Amino acid sequence: MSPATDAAAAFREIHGRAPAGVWSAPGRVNLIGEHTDYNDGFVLPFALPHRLAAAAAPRDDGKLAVATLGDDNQLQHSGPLDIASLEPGSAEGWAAYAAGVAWVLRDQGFADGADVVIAGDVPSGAGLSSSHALECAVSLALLGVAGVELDDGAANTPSRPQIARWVQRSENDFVGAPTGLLDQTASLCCEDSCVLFLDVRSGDMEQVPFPLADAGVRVLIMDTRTKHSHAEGGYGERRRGTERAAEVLGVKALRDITPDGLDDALARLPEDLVPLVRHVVTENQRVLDVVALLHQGKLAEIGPYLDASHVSMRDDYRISTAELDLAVDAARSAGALGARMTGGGFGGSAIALVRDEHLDAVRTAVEKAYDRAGWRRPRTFTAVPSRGAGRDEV
Ligand code: GAF
Repeated sequence: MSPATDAAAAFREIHGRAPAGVWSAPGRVNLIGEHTDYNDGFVLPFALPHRLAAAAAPRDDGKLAVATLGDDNQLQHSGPLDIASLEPGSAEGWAAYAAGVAWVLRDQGFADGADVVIAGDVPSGAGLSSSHALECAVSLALLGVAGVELDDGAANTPSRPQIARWVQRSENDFVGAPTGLLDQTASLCCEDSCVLFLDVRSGDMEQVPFPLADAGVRVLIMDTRTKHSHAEGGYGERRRGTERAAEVLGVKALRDITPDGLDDALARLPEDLVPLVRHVVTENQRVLDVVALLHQGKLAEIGPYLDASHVSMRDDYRISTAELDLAVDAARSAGALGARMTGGGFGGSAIALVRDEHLDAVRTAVEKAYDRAGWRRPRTFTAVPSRGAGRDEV
């Protein structure tokens, strides 16, 4: 069974009819380029094989009813909510993610009611963007029931980057999370076997081949299964800090500071902003360096950049945790080519780039390190870059 067939089967069970269609969207992992998106910088994510699927059919009363099938096979229902009267605050928890995209799409002229049932396997709370997978899948489902299919070339069809900006608006203004463009762009725009090199300022994108199997390496995801309570506050605080720094430096965004101008910029900043700026400027450069190596076919040589990115997030941006640091350190000591936390930080997942022959040793070393610390073992799995969001055949 796939997320799409699960969602379609659950839809039939709940509504006693077939859905009009099923649309799904993946979670993501960011290879490198963290907290650079809201500084107009560079990111390099890939889509996970894990997806959330939304089975949907139109309703004729202008309402949105959403049900999700959880890991435990339990259904949770929300709504029906009247789409015309949606406003920030009219839905909470996971339901706000679905209602938020209906709110944004309504303003774009897509206000049809729908029954939606969601199922899938993106780990939630793991920093792998399950909430954006949900938002992207629901967006495509709501557009689909309104007769709008991605990539069909029709005049009123929004582009994938356009939908990503709508999803960001729903996240920022409806859900109330001050996040950037990384996650929803990854979920919508990534392609099989590639990492997506996105220049957030210009919107330029390049699908960069990421041939893990040819290079004899794997990306091991280590979900620490921890989330620290100050995650939301800490994210917003970092974002405001970098915006304040850009203001002090008289630039539109920290993207405008290059490594050459870094020392000069740091000398003009109040002490508390120095490490934040150092992280963003060096991280942008690391993304460019990794892309250059990938262009040269040197995938197995990007490890040191992953390591440096982690150190920068741990010591300068201060968004790592003891659990993330232990996973990264244990993986490195057991032979990983490089490792770093990924995503917003304050918990969630780390990744390690590992040669095929070292995979078992790395996984075991991480588990043993957690055992010694007396912590619950992380959930680990390898991931290959997978396709972005779209309609599924069921
Ligand atoms: C979270 C946010 F949603 C992204 O926009 C990005 O800022 C990321 O943290 C850090 O790179 O996933």
